[in-house]
Formats: sequence, C-alpha cells, structure tokens
Amino acid sequence: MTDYTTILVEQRGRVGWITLNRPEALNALNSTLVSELAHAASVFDADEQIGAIVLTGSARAFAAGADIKEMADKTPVEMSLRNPFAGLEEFSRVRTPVVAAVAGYALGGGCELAMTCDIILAADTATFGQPEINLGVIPGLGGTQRLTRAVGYYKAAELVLTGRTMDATEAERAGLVSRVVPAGDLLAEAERVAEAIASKSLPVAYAAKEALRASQETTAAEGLRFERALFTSLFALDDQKEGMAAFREKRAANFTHR
Ligand code: CO8
Repeated sequence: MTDYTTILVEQRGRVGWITLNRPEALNALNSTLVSELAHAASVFDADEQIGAIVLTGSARAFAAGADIKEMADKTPVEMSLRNPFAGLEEFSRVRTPVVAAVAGYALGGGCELAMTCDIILAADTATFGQPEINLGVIPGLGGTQRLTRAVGYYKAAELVLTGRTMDATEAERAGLVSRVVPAGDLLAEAERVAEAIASKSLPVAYAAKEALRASQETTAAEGLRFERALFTSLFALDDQKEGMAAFREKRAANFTHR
C-alpha cells in the first residue's frame, strides 16, 4: 500500500481513503495514477473490513482530466489495444460504495471519474466540465453518457459542445452533485457520509449499489425486475433478520455482514 507514487491510501475504521496526489499536474490522470487507483480500489473492494471508499484530490484539483501530455501523441491502436484508462472502468465497477469529495477542478476525465462514484460531495470551490472539445476530442469515459443521465440532454450538450465549465452551485442545481459544502468542511462531511454507509450491512450496501447502477444501465422495466429479485434475495441474510428484529426491539442493529 505504501509503494504508490501518485495516490495516497489510508484506512480509517471501515472507510478506505484514496487521495489523488499529483499536485504538479493538478492530479491529471496518467497511466500510473489510473493503474494505482484501480489497484487500491480493488484491494479495498476485496476487504470485508471496508464498507465505503472516499476518493478525493487536493484543495486545488480533484483531477484536471486525463494527462494531456501523456496522451497527445498516442495512436488509435495505443488508445484501444493498450488503453491507458482501462483502470478507470475497473474502478467504476467496484462493489463498495464510493464517495467522491471534490474540491477545485473536476474537468474532463476528472469529472468523469467523479461520475463513476456513487455520491459526489462538492466543495463550494469545485468546478465541473467536459472541455475535451477544446483539445480536438470528445469525452471518452462517460462524459456524454453519465453526464447526460445526471443533468439531462440539453445541459450536457451545452457543456460537451462548448467546453463551458460550471461551478458547484450550478452543478448541484443541475443534479450532478449530491451536495455542496463549504470547502473547509468537505473532508469531514465525506467522512461522515462514508461512515454512515459503512455502518450498514455490507452485502446490503452492495445490493443497493447494484440496483442503483441498474437504473443507469438498463430499461426501467428490467431495472424494476432486477431490484425486486435483489430485494427478495436479501431475506436470506442474517442482517435482514437482525435489522428487522432490532426495529421491533427498539434497539440499534448489530450487523455482522452476513
Ligand atoms: N494534463 C496534463 N497536465 C495538466 C493537465 C492535464 N489535464 N491539467 C493541468 N496540467 C498541468 C499544467 O500543464 C501545469 O503544468 P506545468 O506547470 O508543468 O505547465 C500544471 O498542471 C498546472 O496547471 P496550469 O498552470 O494550467 O494551472 P491553471 O490554474 O492556470 O489552470 C486549468 C488550471 C484551467 C485546470 C488548466 O490546467 C487546464 O485547462 N487543464 C486542462 C483541463 C482539460 O482540458 N481537461 C480535459 C483533458 S482530456 C480528458 O480528460 C479526456 C478523458 C478521456 C478518457 C478516455 C478513456 C478511454
């Protein structure tokens, strides 16, 4: 865990923290950072002691996008066969709920990375956008898809086609961020949210995330069927019995993640 060069990793209680740490490049996502991020997240994801992950950057930048300097001279073959961003897709598929704590720039791949998370908490200093069109490309990791689902076609189209960025207030109003908090409170708030999630039953949190993801990836009819099947299956868990017994007995539930 200590060998990473572009991220910082820490476990606090049941919460795994990943901090992007390339300050010289505003946390631009180069291939090393992407593979380290995917690795750290998969280690947390495989650890039953971790009930939530927080992903954050610095006060100045969550991430200012894919690393333009690393990417500039790539060929289509290199971008597809040796896709330097494959780790971001891996990261987007972790089962553990992920809270993005975003301050400063979340642009291009940085905005897309935030959108692979489940909750986006934004500092009032955050700036979101998909400025790829200014570089002669389009978003490549969900900026035309997840952003459209989050803020609607017309808002997303304006951002993607013009490259305009939006501040945290506009992003919250548009539905991209879960909540805006004062910059000084961002990490404490992220910790509170992550701890709240991590205090629940882990398999139930996995199921909730899977069902939420289905809402972004399938038709409503399929999503509803999937949700019902998952809901029904949870009655096999000790934690369902415990949660409902605790309610009847007017006490806090003691989940064993089984
Ligand atoms: N890549 C590489 N280096 C960067 C990046 C980046 N995305 N962003 C900033 N940096 C570097 C700068 O080059 C600079 O380095 P140096 O001091 O060596 O010149 C350092 O970080 C500080 O940046 P600035 O001096 O530019 O700081 P400013 O405060 O003046 O400006 C900005 C901050 C506005 C954020 C500016 O840096 C900027 O516009 N950055 C680029 C933003 C951008 O265009 N992002 C989109 C990139 S493309 C992308 O993300 C596509 C994803 C596709 C995924 C595909 C999956 C298959």
